[in-house]
Amino acid sequence: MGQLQRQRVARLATLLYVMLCSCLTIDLCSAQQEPRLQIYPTQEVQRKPVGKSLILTCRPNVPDQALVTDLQWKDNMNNTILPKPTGRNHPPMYTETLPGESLGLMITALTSEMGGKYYCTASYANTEILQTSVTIKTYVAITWTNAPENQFPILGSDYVVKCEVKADPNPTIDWLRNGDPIRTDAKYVVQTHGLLIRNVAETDDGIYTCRAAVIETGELLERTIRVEVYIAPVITHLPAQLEAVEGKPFAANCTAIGKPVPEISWIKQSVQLNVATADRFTVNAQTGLMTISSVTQEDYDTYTCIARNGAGVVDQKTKLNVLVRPSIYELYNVTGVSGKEIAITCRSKGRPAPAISFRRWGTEQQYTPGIQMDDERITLEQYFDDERGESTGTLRIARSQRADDGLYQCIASNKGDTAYKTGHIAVEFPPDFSHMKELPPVFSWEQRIANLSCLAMGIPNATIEWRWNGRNIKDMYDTNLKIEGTGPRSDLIVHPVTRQYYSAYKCIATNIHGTAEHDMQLKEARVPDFVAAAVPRQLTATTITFDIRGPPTELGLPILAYSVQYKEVNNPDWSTALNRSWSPDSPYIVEGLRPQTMYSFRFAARNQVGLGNWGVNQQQSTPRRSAPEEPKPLHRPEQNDKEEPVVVSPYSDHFELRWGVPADNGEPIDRYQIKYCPGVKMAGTWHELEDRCNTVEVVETTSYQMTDLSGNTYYRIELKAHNAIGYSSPASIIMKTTRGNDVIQVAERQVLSSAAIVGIAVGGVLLLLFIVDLLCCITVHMGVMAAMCRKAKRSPSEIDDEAKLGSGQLVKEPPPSPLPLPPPVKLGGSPVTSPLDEKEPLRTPTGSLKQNSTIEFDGRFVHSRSGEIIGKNSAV
Ligand SMILES: *[C@@H]1O[C@H](CO)[C@@H](O)[C@H](O)[C@H]1NC(C)=O
Ligand SMILES: *[C@@H]1O[C@H](CO)[C@@H](O)[C@H](O)[C@H]1NC(C)=O
Ligand SMILES: *[C@@H]1O[C@H](CO)[C@@H](O)[C@H](O)[C@H]1NC(C)=O
Ligand SMILES: *[C@@H]1O[C@H](CO)[C@@H](O)[C@H](O)[C@H]1NC(C)=O
Ligand SMILES: *[C@@H]1O[C@H](CO)[C@@H](O)[C@H](O)[C@H]1NC(C)=O
Ligand SMILES: CC(=O)N[C@H]1CO[C@H](CO)[C@@H](O)[C@@H]1O
Repeated sequence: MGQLQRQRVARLATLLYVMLCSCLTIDLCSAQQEPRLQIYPTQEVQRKPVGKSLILTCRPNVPDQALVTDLQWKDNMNNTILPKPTGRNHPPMYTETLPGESLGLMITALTSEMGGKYYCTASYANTEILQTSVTIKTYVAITWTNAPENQFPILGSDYVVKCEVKADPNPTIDWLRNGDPIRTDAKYVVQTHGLLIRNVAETDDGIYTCRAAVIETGELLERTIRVEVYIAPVITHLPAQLEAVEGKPFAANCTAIGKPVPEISWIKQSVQLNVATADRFTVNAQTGLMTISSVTQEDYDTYTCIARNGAGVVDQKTKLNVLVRPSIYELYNVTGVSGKEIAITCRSKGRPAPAISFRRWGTEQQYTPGIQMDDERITLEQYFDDERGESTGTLRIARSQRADDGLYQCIASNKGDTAYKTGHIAVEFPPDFSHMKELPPVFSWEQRIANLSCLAMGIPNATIEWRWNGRNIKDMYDTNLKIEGTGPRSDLIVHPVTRQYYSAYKCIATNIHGTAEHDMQLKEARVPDFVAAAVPRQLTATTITFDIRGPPTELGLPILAYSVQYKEVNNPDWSTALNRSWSPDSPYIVEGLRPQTMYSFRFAARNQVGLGNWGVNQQQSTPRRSAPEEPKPLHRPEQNDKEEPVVVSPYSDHFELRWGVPADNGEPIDRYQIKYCPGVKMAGTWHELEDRCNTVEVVETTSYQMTDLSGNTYYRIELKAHNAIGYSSPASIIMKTTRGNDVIQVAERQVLSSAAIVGIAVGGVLLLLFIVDLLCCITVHMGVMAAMCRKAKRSPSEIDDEAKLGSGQLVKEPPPSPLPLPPPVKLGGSPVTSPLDEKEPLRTPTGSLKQNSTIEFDGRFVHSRSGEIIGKNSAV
């Protein structure tokens, strides 16, 4: 019982006491009749509301108060009501002795069960029982048992505005909206527990009044209820697919409308977790924006967006794809056996599940899914698990070969990136000797230790055993046969103390996949046979070049060198002979010979074992001393228009001429002469601009830099070597400069046209002069022609002499032909301008050479006596 209630009871008691005292004074006057008990308030039936507190006072109305005993209250069940026990607890009902010998019945909170008849009893003077009663009738006041003051019907539904009322006796209920009474109609139905609104619309918002009245008690109570129509949430925007990148921040909207504004939450489906509580995630419940500070692979999931308000809950799902860069987490090296299938598997993670391919290490081309076009043994299988973001690629090689052994690169790629990893396919195979098939036999001589080395290919490594004449060498305990190594290489060291060791040995290799045999020969080696032939090919006064044909050789025992010994014929002693060795295939040139001398030569070949016997004894004389050989320009012609190769200078204004030193033919070369003239070639004939020729001489060099040349111009270059005897024949090349910025207009057409104009002009003048002269000759016997007529009567030799003087050169050629000029010189041809020495022997007819040689030389060709050409001078 509350403190308040107790205070109220106390106040009430005091009030009653005061009233009682005032009554007492009145009653005392009329109290001298019957003793009786009086209950206050005095009404026989007392109506009291449930829940209120109450006091009834029972006062003996007797002549002598002292005779009253045993004053009690009895409840509606005739049980005596006890006084208030000591302590703080108030029972629902108790008695309390009040001043004036009265007994109060205290009811702290009236309940409907407490209704009924209560007796107050006492005995008077021990003889008389006094008794009186009072009836308590309870009633229930109007109370709102379920009538919330704010109610929220949902748009479109039927809704009962609740107004549940309790009262006893029963109340009547009616409704008002915004002050106007509501009648039951199509829209509203007044029900026991509330007002039914059919098909709630937003206009149904408003203030409703629920009014309860109890006719019996006259009680009237009103309740105002605020009705606000709610709208169920609708998700207006949520993409069905979202894409995030691993490691990056991410945001997604889920927008919803409704009244009141819906509250949004996001649920990660696989773990049924509201992400607002998760790390890295934030959710704005009002806007629906979900953000992830840094996306991880685990965020890949289906998410449910839930929009919730007072009117309901809706949800919608979306899938969040996390783009994960691929990573390869498994690629084991594999080992297979040749001929069988081998498969290498690569496993990768990533989102979307990466595509997996392979390629051979070091190549660009990747294998395509399925069977390869160019190698149908190879198949690439791919398997994707997009849900788990995993994929597997398997490269299958059917009927594997040794060549398949190697490194293979797995390539996993998706939208985000590409990952690589390299693994090894090892192909095992039985021992194999095919690489040793072409090897020569092993040679030994003079009991030299021989090493028969046997290497077996094979994976795993093969072990090797040796057999000789069908017996296992290991079991023979022959001290001349020693085995070093058991595989994959094994060397059989043979000490061939007797002939029988020169024989075949068998090397046998074995591994888990098989066995192979290889025969190896140990042969006895000898020095080479006689040289088959040695023929002089080119002669100069001081050198002879030979062609040598070697003796037959055995595989594995090549000729290492050729040697020649030579001496002058009249020296009978070979021990003082000179010697020279050449490695095979070099130019076999003997130098430093004396001119016009007869020599004896003999030849021998050398191999590993030693020098063979001397053979091919041969005599050969050198020609007499002469002008040097033609020097050889060291330029490669680039253009070759029919007969004349043209060397192209990389520059427009200069050119470096280089040449090789020719044989000096017995006298040292002291200088070179270079002549170069610009010119043009017209109708296949070379025309030189004589006045622009340059002639220079150089010493102690084999190159010359020509400068101040014109661009895009042809030059003919003549090069001659000189010694004490004279000039060599000229080497001639045509050189063309490139078109430069400084091109001097020597272009063919202009040269031609200007030359033609000059020619025509000169020709015209000459013709005029000739006609005038002819007229003069005929009429007055004067003029040049007349003089010539007179001169013609002299001897022809005088004309020859004049011609000779006019040429200004010593020419041992036949008298010049009446033609104006000899045709231009061809490259390598004999030069017209070459000053021919008196001593020049090479131009004289063969028979006139007073020499003992069996072979003659005309400067370009060596002729045998019968005139057959043996060799050609390479200087051509
Ligand atoms: C979410 O919605 C807001 C407001 O419409 C917009 O500004 C924002 O760009 C949206 N974010 C994403 C990730 O779509
Ligand atoms: C695979 O083989 C390669 C090359 O032979 C080697 O470098 C690598 O360590 C091997 N990997 C494994 C997992 O054995
Ligand atoms: C035998 O030959 C092999 C290969 O040519 C070589 O490696 C090895 O050292 C040789 N053995 C001897 C004893 O000379
Ligand atoms: C196989 O032989 C080679 C060459 O002798 C050697 O380097 C390699 O270690 C051997 N391999 C094994 C597995 O014995
Ligand atoms: C020539 O060879 C012999 C032996 O064959 C040698 O004694 C001599 O010194 C050699 N002469 C020259 C010039 O090399
Ligand atoms: C219900 C009940 O038993 N009432 C009795 C209580 O006692 C009085 C007399 O003491 C009787 O008159 C009632 O009938």
